[in-house]
Amino acid sequence: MDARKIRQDFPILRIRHNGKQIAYLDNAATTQKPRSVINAVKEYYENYNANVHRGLNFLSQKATDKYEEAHEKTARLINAKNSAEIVFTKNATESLNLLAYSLGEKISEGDEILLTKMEHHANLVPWQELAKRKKAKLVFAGITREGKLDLEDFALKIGNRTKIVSVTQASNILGTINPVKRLAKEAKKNGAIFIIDAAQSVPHIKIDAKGTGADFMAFSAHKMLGPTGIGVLWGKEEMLGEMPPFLTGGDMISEVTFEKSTWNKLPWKFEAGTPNIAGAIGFGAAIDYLKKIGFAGIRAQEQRLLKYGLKRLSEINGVKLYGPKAGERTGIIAFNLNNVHPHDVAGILDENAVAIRSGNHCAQPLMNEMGIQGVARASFYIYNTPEEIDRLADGIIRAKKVFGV
Ligand code: 7TS
Repeated sequence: MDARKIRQDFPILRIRHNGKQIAYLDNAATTQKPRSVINAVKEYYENYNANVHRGLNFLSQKATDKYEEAHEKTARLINAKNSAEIVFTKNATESLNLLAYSLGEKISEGDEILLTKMEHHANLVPWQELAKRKKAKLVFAGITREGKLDLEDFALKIGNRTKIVSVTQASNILGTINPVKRLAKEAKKNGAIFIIDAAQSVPHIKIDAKGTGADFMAFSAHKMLGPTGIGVLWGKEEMLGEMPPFLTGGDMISEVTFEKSTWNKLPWKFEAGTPNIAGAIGFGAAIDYLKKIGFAGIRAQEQRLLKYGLKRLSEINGVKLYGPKAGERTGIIAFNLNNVHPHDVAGILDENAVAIRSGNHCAQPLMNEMGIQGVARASFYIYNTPEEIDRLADGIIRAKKVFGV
C-alpha cells in the first residue's frame, strides 16, 4: 500500500490553507472521497438519474440495477447472508434509531438494555428514549483505566433480564477494539439480542457479520470514502422479517387499501420513500475502491501510522495520551496538552492546515467517566503519511510555546 500514490486519487488533498497543504487527520468524523466515488455520483446524475423501483423506463431500470447492486456489494463486504439483509438508511444513527424503535415491541417494564460506557451518543440516546417509553432499565458495562471494556463487569451486568445488548466495536475516542464475538456469545447465552455499532470498525477492519454471532450491525458510508447521507443496517434475515417497519409510505408496501397495508419483502420493507440513490451508488464505488486496496493493507498502514503517532506524541512533555496500546485499537489518537483546552490545540493546528477534531466527540458520558471535559483527536486513514504526523507533532509543540505550558 502506497499512501503517496493513493493520495493522487483524492482531489481535496491538494487544497491549501494559510499557504500550507492540508493534512487531514479527522477521519473518524468523516473521510475524504476518491475521484471514483465522486465520478460515480456524477455519472448517475448526468447519465441515468431516475427514481428506483418505480418506472419501466430504461433510466429507472439502470438506476434500480445500480442501487440494488450497491446492496449486494455491501452484503459481500461484511459477509452477510444475502442483500435482503442490507437496509440502506441515512447513517449509523438512523440505523440505531430504527432498531430502538422497531425492537421496542419486544421490551417490557423492568427489562434491561446493556450498553457500555464508551458509546457514542448515537448508541445511547435512542436506547434512553426506548427505556423511557417502556419503563425499561439501561445498564452500562464499565471501562478499565487503560480504556478497554471491563469484561468482568460486562459479565456481571448481563443476566436474564437483559433483552438487548448494544456495543460499539471500536471506540470513536479511545480507538479500543472490543471483542464482539465473545460479547455476542455471552449475550446469546442470556437470550439477548446483540447489536454492533460498527461505525468505527467497518471502515478499518475486515468484518464478518455472520461470523460474529451478532443479530444487527450499524454503520455509515461517509466514514469509509462514501458519500454522506447513506448508512447501513445489517440484520439477520429472520429477525428483520419479524420486525415492524420504522418508517411507512411508498415503496415499503406490498398492497395498500384505504384501511390497511401489507409490507414489501426485505430489505425494501425498511426503505420507505425515495432513497438516497446517488449516495448508494457512490458507496458502491467506495466499496470497490477499498476492496482493491484490501483490508489487510489498510489495517497494517493504520497501525504503522498509529505506532509512529503514539511515539512522536509521547515524546512531547505535557501531552497525555488516552486509550489502550497499539494493536488493540484503531488509528485514533486522543490526547490533551497540559491545561490547554483541546479547542485551543485544534485552533493552533488549524492555522498550520492540520485538521483534527476537539471536544467531547458525541461521547459526553465517557468524558465524564474519564474526568475530563474533552480531548483533541487525530484519526488516520489510507491516504495519511508519517510527514503529516510530524506536522501534527510540530503543531502541538508550537501550541506549547503559544500557551506557555
Ligand atoms: N457510532 C460511532 C462509534 C461513531 O463514531 C459515530 C460518529 C456514530 C455512531 C454516528 O455516525 P453518523 O454517521 O450517524 O453520524 N462519530 C463521529 C465522530 O467521532 N466524530 O464525528 C462523528
